[in-house]
Amino acid sequence: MVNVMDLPEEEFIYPGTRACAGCGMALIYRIALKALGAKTLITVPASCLTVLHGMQGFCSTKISVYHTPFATTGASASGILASLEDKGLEDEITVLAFAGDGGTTDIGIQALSGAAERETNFIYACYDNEAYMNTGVQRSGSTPLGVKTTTTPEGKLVHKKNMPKILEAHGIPYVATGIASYPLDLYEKFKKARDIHGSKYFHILSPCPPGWGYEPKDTILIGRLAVQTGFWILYEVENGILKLSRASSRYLDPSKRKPIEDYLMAQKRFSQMTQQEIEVYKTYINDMWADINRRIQNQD
Ligand SMILES: Cc1ncc(C[n+]2csc(CCOP(=O)(O)OP(=O)(O)O)c2C)c(N)n1
Ligand code: SF4
Ligand SMILES: [Mg+2]
Repeated sequence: MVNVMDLPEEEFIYPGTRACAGCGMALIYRIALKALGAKTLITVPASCLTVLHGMQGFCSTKISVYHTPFATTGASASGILASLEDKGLEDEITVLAFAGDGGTTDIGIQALSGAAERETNFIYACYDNEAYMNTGVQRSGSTPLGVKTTTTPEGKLVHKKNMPKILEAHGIPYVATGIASYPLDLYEKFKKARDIHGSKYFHILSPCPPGWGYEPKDTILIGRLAVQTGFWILYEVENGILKLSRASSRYLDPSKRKPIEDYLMAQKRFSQMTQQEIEVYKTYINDMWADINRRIQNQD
């Protein structure tokens, strides 16, 4: 088990990026790069992460980043890998694709699916702030039910896509969920993924103060509530075997979960939800956990 003293002191992001104060994505990125180290090449589509990197001619990371067109993240990772193989460097350098939820669940899904089907040896991390934030908060396939965005002013009518399950269906060796509020869990999972050969997929919830409507100081708190209410489940699936992560394992017992209202009411994006919709959430969360529980029982 990793503790905070085990994290490398070296930073791979220079101080003073253009991300907002309290950005969950910036924290996730910082921890992922610490886990993977300097011998990493990154490919990133249009997103808040390209804003973090800075304007043309500058880059806020010490690691090389390729900015790829929106729909092409998975394909660009396969291309980078092919070039490394050509140079005999494929075992020395980790290829990391880092994309937002819009760039993953909607626009980049076919390129990602193709890369996974080709068994590209790379890590794909989706930081999920649950909307197209960079262009002013439009709904994505990953926006949850009831969320108010500029394209769902009355609240979104359907639940978010379950991307980890979609990637699992590709038969890849490693799929994991994470969240900005549990950085040590993230660090451990990225380190593990680096040493597994094949396509590895991370889906990481990324609290976003302006898009979700809370104070920047509360990013860790909001993310913890997502886990403590059972809304966000931390787990990993290694070669088809699902294991709950430490922070989530106690919430298999529904009586340990905090009321979902604690999470929803702390954010302006859920502010117009009706009692009826909140009840829908309770069923949704129970169903997700029942599915996880069934899987754990059946694999023993
Ligand atoms: C082909 C194409 N369509 C639209 C855009 C405009 N665009 C840039 S970033 C962005 C939002 C990306 O959303 P997401 O992937 O969720 O990342 P986030 O901004 O939330 O970090 C959009 C729509 C673009 N750059 N290219
Ligand atoms: S809008 Fe959200 S995801 Fe984008 S930089 Fe700001 S806090 Fe981060
Ligand atoms: Mg997004």
